[in-house]
Amino acid sequence: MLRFVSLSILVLCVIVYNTLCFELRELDWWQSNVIYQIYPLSFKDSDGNGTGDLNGITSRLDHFLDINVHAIWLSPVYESPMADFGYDISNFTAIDPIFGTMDDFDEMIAAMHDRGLYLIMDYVINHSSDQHEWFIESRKNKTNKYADYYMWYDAKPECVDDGNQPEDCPPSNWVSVFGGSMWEWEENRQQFYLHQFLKEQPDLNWRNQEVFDEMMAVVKFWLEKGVDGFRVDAIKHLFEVED
Ligand SMILES: *[C@@H]1O[C@H](CO)[C@@H](O)[C@H](O)[C@H]1NC(C)=O
Ligand SMILES: *[C@@H]1O[C@H](CO)[C@@H](O)[C@H](O)[C@H]1NC(C)=O
Ligand SMILES: *[C@@H]1O[C@H](CO)[C@@H](O)[C@H](O)[C@H]1NC(C)=O
Ligand SMILES: CC(=O)N[C@H]1CO[C@H](CO)[C@@H](O)[C@@H]1O
Ligand SMILES: [Ca+2]
Ligand SMILES: [Ca+2]
Repeated sequence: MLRFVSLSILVLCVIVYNTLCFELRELDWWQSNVIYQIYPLSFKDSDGNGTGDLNGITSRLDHFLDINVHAIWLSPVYESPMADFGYDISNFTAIDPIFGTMDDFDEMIAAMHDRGLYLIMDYVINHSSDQHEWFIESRKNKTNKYADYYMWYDAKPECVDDGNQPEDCPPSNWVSVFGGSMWEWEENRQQFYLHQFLKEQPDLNWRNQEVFDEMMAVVKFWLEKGVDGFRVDAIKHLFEVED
């Protein structure tokens, strides 16, 4: 009997809570829509030359409405030497010619918004390409404007003291996500740089305020173009322990 009473009270509470106390929360578009990831190289080739492009995406937007998708996450279309499928970016605010032009991009986003589709861009900020202007300068010497934009470290002193060549003495035994050492020797600086992924993807130094500001300017650039949001790539790799 006691058990029945307490059970009844519990049921009553649940009913009362649901009908009287539960407020329907307004969900944001990114919480309530199915998000479709477009991998642009293989999605749709508009000029028949074998690689997908922005005009290809624009030409097939109605497909998303047909399958009730209202938000799109676009994998990188930024300028890139393509050592890692576009995740090695040499200019964060330029479209790679393989995908088309900035005009094509503007047309694509306008066509998306006409249909009520939201656009989420990939924001790849742990590293740049080694072909990015910042890194090309950074690796030259320790005094240029971009000298501190990347993770530069000296060879391990104990190891050098033991009579080894500095290039054989990386600062730590860390291993890259893609295999091999996380450190790459740079002859010009006589230092190592850190790369969590390929050696063509040097890690940016996020503790440098200038890097932070530059990357915020990148966000602003795309927001001003009308982009609705970002998917942040590899966020757990952003910061390494300071020592
Ligand atoms: C990126 O590309 C834009 C457009 O071509 C150019 O104005 C800008 O200087 C480039 N930025 C870098 C860092 O190379
Ligand atoms: C397709 O065309 C683009 C733009 O002209 C070009 O960058 C790309 O290399 C071409 N792809 C192939 C496979 O020829
Ligand atoms: C370092 O590199 C920059 C950029 O190439 C150059 O302007 C500067 O003179 C160099 N500094 C030294 C000390 O070599
Ligand atoms: C899960 C994830 O974000 N993976 C990406 C991490 O960054 C590397 C290098 O840019 C990419 O190749 C991965 O796809
Ligand atoms: Ca094409
Ligand atoms: Ca990092």
